[in-house]
Amino acid sequence: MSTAHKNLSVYKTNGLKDMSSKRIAVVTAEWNEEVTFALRDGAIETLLKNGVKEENIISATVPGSYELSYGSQVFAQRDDIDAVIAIGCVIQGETKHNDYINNAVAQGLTDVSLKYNKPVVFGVLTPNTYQQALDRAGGKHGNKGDEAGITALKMLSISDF
Ligand code: DLZ
Repeated sequence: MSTAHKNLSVYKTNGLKDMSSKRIAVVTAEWNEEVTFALRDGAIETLLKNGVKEENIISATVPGSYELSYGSQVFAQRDDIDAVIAIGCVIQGETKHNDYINNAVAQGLTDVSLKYNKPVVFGVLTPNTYQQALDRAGGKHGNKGDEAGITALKMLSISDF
C-alpha cells in the first residue's frame, strides 16, 4: 500500500481477533468419510489452537456434500452460532454428477452465508482422484481442513471489524 494514504484504516486478515466466545459449527459430509473426517479433524484442531473453546464447537454430519447447504443453514440460522464450516469431498467420476453437486453446494453455501450474514466456509475438496483427496486430507499436501478453519477465523475477525 502506498505510504501516501496515511489516514486509511488498514485491516489485514491475519490479524485474528479473540475467539474465546465464538461458536462455530462444523458440518461434515459422510461420503468419502476417510477424507472428510480427516479434514474435519484438521479444521477443529486449527480452531482449538487459535483460541476457540472446545465447548463452543458443534460438529454434525450430513449424508453427502449435496446436503451441506441445508445442514449449514440449520446452524447458520441460529443466534448462538457465529460461523459454519462445511466439509465435503466430491471425486470426479465418469458422469457429470460431481459438477452438479459442486455447483449446487457452492451456490447453496454462498446463499446461506449472505442470507444469514455469517461466514460459511467452503471446505469441499473437488479432486480428480481419491488419492489426490487423501494427499490433501493429512497426506503429502497437508490438511486442507486447516485452511477451512483459518478461513472461518479470518472471516469472523473481519465481521467484528
Ligand atoms: C451421489 C453422490 C456421488 C455420486 N458422489 C458423491 C461424492 O463424490 N461426494 C459426496 O459428498 N457425495 C456424493 N454423492 C452423494 C450426494 O452428495 C447426495 O448425498 C445424494 O445425491 C443424495 O442427495
